[in-house]
Amino acid sequence: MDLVDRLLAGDRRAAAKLVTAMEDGGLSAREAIAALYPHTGRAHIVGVTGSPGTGKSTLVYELAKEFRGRGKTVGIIAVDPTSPFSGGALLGDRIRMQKLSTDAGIFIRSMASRGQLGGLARATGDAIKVLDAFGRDLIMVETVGAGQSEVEIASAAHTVIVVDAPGLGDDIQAIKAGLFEIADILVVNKADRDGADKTYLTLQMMLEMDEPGGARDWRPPLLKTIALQGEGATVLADAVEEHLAHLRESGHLATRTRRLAEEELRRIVGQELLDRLFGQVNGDRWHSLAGKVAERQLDPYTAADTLVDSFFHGLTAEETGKGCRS
Ligand SMILES: Nc1nc2c(ncn2[C@@H]2O[C@H](COP(=O)(O)OP(=O)(O)OP(=O)(O)O)[C@@H](O)[C@H]2O)c(=O)[nH]1
Ligand SMILES: [Mg+2]
Repeated sequence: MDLVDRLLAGDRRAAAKLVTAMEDGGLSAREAIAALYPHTGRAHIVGVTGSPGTGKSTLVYELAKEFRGRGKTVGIIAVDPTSPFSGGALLGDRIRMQKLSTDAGIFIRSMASRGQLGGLARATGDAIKVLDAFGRDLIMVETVGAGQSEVEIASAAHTVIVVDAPGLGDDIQAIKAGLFEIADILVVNKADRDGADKTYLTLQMMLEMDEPGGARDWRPPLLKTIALQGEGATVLADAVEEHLAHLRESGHLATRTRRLAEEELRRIVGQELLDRLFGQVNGDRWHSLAGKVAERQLDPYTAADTLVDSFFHGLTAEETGKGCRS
């Protein structure tokens, strides 16, 4: 039985192997995706993002427990964790996380970036597909909301939870730029800490300013949690389910799914074109063009045009007389 068949039959080791294959990429990953893709599209994908150390992992752990209690199977993907999954800081966290992973209804995996730009987004997207085909009802993806690519990963989800916390040494900027905008649910974690009320009020104000008329059909709920004590997990899980119900009832689920498909397709086409182009470009030609740009004989746009044109037409720009304008 091949890996995908074993995955579909519920074999955890096959799931783990396939996620590794997705990290590595390449042909076998593609073939696996082609085989398992018809079995995807059923999971509720939840992105959990926020600044480092806000308590995302702890919260994901509590949410996983809560959803298991509701009879759902759970997949967890921690993307490029700044600290080992479970926070790493406390031994207690680690032990709790280990307990969680002995439950067959929970599959946990962390993924690290492998250098190439965009590689992590691709690998994460494909790992989500593996867990979706594996039959997980809920897939949580934890990403550190630090840069643009992380925001992209989070927005590849149906529901995005943005986790904030007091005491991040950043009083003026309550939340990292770009994160507020993508939140379907806003969480102020570490509500036991000083300053939590202030963080809460700031976010509340931002929400009110965001939609004076209340025109948006989904108003992101703002919740307080103490993940370390499991407080607020029930309310948060309710909000996650309410958001999914809203997406279904409003028809937004279909549009979001369609948008995700388009974004993914665009990303893959872009990467594919780039790979093919560079696979075809002659090394000498590349160096000669780069040299001309460096020596100001050619501007970079014209140089790029000549490459891309020659890729599509199989002719060099010099031959067509283009790119020689100087
Ligand atoms: N006081 C308090 N501490 C918390 C709470 N939730 C998490 N922590 C602690 O905050 C630290 C960071 O928690 P994590 O869950 O690892 O945070 P994270 O956002 O996943 O961190 P990164 O993945 O490294 O970005 C740990 O020491 C947690 O025990 C909380 O509600 N209150
Ligand atoms: Mg974490």
